[in-house]
Amino acid sequence: MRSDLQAIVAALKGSGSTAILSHVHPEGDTLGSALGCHLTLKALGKEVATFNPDPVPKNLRTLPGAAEVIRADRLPRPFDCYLVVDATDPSRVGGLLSEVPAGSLVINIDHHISNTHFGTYNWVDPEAAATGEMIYHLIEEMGIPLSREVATNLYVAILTDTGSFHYANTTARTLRVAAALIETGVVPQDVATMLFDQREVEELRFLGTLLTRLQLSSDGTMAWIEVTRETLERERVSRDALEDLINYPRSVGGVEVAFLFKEEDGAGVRVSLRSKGQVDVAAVAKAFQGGGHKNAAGCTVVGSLPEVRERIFQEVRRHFTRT
Ligand SMILES: [Mn+2]
Repeated sequence: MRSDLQAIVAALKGSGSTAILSHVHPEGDTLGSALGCHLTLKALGKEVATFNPDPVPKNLRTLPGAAEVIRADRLPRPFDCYLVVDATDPSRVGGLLSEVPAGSLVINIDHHISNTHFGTYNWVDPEAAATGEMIYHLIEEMGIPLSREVATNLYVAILTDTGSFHYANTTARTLRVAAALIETGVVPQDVATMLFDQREVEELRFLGTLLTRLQLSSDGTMAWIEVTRETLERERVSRDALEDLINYPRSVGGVEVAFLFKEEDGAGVRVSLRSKGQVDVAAVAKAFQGGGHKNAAGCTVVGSLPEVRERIFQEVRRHFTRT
């Protein structure tokens, strides 16, 4: 693991041009990590371009460097090096890696335990709260001083993936990294305002409607919200509005596993899972070809919403009995 980190440092320093790839439906960790690397390589005088198949969410458009993220389904040309951040496998970056020439230098930096080690060099640390926490160590290893702009991106990455230092992945190391980032001039209040306090009233009213549909299992250990295609079409709210919806069922006292079921445009249902207790939701998601972390995971399952819900609950119950 350590030697891969050193090889990564050498590869990044030795490459003339680098393409940074972040995962579909980008959030704070993948974009913060990508932009932290982007600004660092740029400061070194390297040619660098950051890509994502989807648009940057509204609340992340003021991240330093965010305006430079290129939305693309395919890479426009070859690069010396491809740096993939926060992606468990190549499919997570859409088609961005699909036309990369065989034998290309691919660097894979991620903290998902389910990472498939698809790179030439792989640095996968499931103990890291966020990929952004790893990027902090990468930049340290490169011997480059952190600018406030880079630090802001990494702080956003960590704040996102720890649920504002809420989740079980928050460690002393995470907080030490956060403190070092703040020491460069990052203002926690400003970042929190940028990330969480820019909502539109319509979004919150819609949230109110959805919360009236929150359901609880008879034993009180599971809570969930279902969002149908019809609701999404009728309300015409952006995906951003649903981003932290799962935190509401998760926040119910006594609940150990929370779910968000969302009907997709195709035949599938997108399932997000959160665990507050011992249930390993990454293992549940994996049974449906999904992935994630022990406490936060997701998968897409083909079937009607009630069918999918029952299949997921059955799988979760197996994991309850094991713990
Ligand atoms: Mn992450």
